[in-house]
Amino acid sequence: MKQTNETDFPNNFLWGAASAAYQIEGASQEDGKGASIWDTFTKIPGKTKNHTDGTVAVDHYHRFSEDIQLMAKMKLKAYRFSIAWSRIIPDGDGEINQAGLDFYGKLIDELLEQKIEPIVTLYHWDLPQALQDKYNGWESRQVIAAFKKYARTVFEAFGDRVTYWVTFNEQNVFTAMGYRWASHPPNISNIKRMYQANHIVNLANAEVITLFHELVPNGLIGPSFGYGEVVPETCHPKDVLAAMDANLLNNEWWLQVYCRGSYPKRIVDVLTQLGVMFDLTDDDQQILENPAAHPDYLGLNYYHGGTVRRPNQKRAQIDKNFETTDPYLMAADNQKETPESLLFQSVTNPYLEKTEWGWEIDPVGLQVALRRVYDKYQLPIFITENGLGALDHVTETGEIDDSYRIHFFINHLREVAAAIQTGVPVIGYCAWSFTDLLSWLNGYEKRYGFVYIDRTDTDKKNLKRLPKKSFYWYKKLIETNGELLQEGSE
Ligand code: BGP
Repeated sequence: MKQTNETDFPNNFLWGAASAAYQIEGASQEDGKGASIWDTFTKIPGKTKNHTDGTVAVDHYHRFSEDIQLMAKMKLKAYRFSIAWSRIIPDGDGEINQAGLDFYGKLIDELLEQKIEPIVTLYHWDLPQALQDKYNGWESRQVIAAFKKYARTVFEAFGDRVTYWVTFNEQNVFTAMGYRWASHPPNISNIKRMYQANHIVNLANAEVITLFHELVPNGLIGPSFGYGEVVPETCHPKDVLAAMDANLLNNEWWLQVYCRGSYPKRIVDVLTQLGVMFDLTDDDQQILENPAAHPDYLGLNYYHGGTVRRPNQKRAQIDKNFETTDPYLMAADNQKETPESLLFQSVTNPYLEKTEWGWEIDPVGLQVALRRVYDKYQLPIFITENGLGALDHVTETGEIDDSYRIHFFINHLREVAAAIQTGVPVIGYCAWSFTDLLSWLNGYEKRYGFVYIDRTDTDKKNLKRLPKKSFYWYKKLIETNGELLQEGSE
């Protein structure tokens, strides 16, 4: 078997890092920006840790040049960020705010000056609040036209300089958390409304990709999907079937629509049985099936997968040790008569360690994800997020030894190399994240960055930037195009 070495990664491999507007920018009411649903949601008591929000975040809006200087120092090849829709069109579908366009224009130009490829996400969860108020957000088809107007504005402004675009970040996460579990805005817990909103997002995704292909013929666009392969707990044939169904429900439900324009029949049947199927018209089907509406590549965000067993056994009786702090799993566990309860039960994987926040750590699962998704859809894959949330500590001399994060990246990137060896075309890898930033529900102490930000949940301090040990390691990794991943190079 070939050793991992520099030849595993193509010469133009995009070694990157990622962020999202609400989690880093701050300046939440500056230069004409309108409120987003996250500005509103974080004001509801008890929704986020220590009442944290993105009002100041890590002040990237004012310090973006300093951040780009650090990226350049690291020799970063790509930087993924999102545009806040409500900076461009403050009320969602009305006047365009030139100051908002200017901000992203400067950001993009400074990145390009440093030879850093900008990867632009159109929607990383921060819908303009005005669209929620006027139309009921993603539950209304009127938002599709608004999204197209916003997308057209930024395609026309930056399509000449930006090659890689992402439509929606983790549609599976924001629709479930926002409309089913009420743990993200718009704070709804109604599974039927979730599936309805999700369908409208699918239409918006398809229409905007079609528009992009007209306006930016030389660019590449795709959604970033939060993928986690689901595996059976045992080789019992019914556990195998349960895992197959879980993959249909959790993964193919989105990927098949993106890439082929159809919904998996098995899940349509389950939703119909439960009375939560949404309206799907012939016109909708045409929009989704149009080849111009399909992505050029797939963005894949990877944190962890899942493990399941066959349904109809009381989990408490057979898995007394089942424990999780993941709100998604906890909520799924408490539901009766849901797609999950009909198809499978989630269990803990005994082979995997967990992060301090209870997320399973499964590097091999990343290879599985890459190979599975490529096998099925035959599209190039861009790993648009992968990273470790941890509590980092600064020594008295100002150093941050995050060797555990380096270890996490090495283990995951070795699996990326292995997937490339099997023939998966991987365009690049964006670590989550470049600087520390706001964790949506977990505040500022769950850190992901290569660069430490001196602030806590309750004290904004000086927001000073301090490169961690992983910063210097990633720099060397980039300089050697991955050679550092060889056994013994740690
Ligand atoms: C992904 C999101 C990111 C980021 C990451 C880490 O689902 O796309 O925006 O937040 O998860 O999650 P968390 O902040 O909850 O630790």
